[in-house]
Amino acid sequence: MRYGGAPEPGELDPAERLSRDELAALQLERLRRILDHAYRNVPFYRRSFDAHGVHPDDCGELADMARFPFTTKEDLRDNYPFGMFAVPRERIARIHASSGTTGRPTVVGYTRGDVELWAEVMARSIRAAGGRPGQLVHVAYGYGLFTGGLGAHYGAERLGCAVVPVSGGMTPRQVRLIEDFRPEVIMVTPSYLLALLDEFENQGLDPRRSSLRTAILGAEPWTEDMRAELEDRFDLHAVDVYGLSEVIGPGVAQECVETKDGLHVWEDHFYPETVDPFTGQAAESGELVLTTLTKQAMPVIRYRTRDLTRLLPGTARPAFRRIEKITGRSDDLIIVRGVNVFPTQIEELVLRTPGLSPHFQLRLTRPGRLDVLTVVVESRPGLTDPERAAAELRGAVRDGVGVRVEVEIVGPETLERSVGKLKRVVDSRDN
Ligand code: DLL
Repeated sequence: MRYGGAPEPGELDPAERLSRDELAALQLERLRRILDHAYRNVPFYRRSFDAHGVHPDDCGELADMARFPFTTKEDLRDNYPFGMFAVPRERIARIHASSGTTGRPTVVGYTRGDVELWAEVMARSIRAAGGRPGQLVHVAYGYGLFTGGLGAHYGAERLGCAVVPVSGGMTPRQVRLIEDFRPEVIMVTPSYLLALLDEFENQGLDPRRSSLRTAILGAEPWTEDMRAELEDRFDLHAVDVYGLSEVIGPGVAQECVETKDGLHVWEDHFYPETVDPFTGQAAESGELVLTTLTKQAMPVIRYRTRDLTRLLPGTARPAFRRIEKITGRSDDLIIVRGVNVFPTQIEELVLRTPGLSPHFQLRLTRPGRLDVLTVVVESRPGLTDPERAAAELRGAVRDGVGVRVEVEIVGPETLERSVGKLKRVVDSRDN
């Protein structure tokens, strides 16, 4: 079977019908091949395997994978820009990069075949989300070095959809295009979909009457409460798509619309493990570690994603394991006076507080010796008793998360909207 076979547009990929045993056999064969490819063609992997005393021939079964060393973002940065490539520069057909918050960007490369593979897994994802050939797909993920826009674009085309490549920004125009072109599907970050929702209302339009039926949301963590908010106010299905540039981009794992119970990892191409983020030992829930099984230009072996989740058995696609909705990244963790807080925990509680909108920011300051976490949150229009809403949220965070926070309620439309990935936390502790 070539990369999962070549299904008719809109059909299930033959790989999606494999049994668990067939999938495991395919994974082992591909794993052995990719370890060999990485070892022979990337000096970094040769050095790292040698230093750990392992060789690709040592992989006789899938469990042997645990003997191979991890790869980290720092390894990718150290080999900037093209040192992780396993094929000559001339065979690279596409470059993407993620800016990251500090230091050098992480550069990733694709062969023609990798670009095809990416379109294939992304087409699978859009179909699992409910998209079908012939539909119109509004892509509001950013186009450019970020993998969101082009990843969604090629996948939608591969599925047989028509694409409106809008990219992010110019919110009023986005709403006009949705009203005029009437797309069934939108692909966008959840935070930007919220901004679009508000813009619909600003223009006096009822979002529930828009043409949108499916929203494929990812690139940042979002919660079940946010799903409920978006589905209800837009009257559509909101499903989760996961991916990262180091592994391929969006399309590594996808939630199926019929179950909405976590994201099936396309395991015939990306092998998932979860490890304890501190010890690196296998753990039921913890940091997601991914190995690419088929990518040629830049294979990654046991890549530490820093994303926290849990592996679960498959449901809608029985052979493929699921990851639970990502609660956050290990680097998003805020430690306030010794208590661990993830922004998604606050998101849940904000959305459960009557009168508060889902637009909020977390500000960390250190006025004296102690850190103070302030939740700055916009009220919904018509909130009459902000004091009470603030007290309610403070109490919910104290009881639910175990930490004292300040709550500052601001008027609707005062916080800056994000166009691409949301920046939830503003840390001014060093100022
Ligand atoms: O964000 C790829 C992508 C684009 C995924 C569009 C989905 C939709 P990067 O810029 O490399 O790639 O950032 C990857 O974003 O390690 C996670 O921390 C986070 N992330 C991506 N999808 C989700 C999700 C793209 N569904 C990093 N839930 C990842 C939570 C997500 N976090």
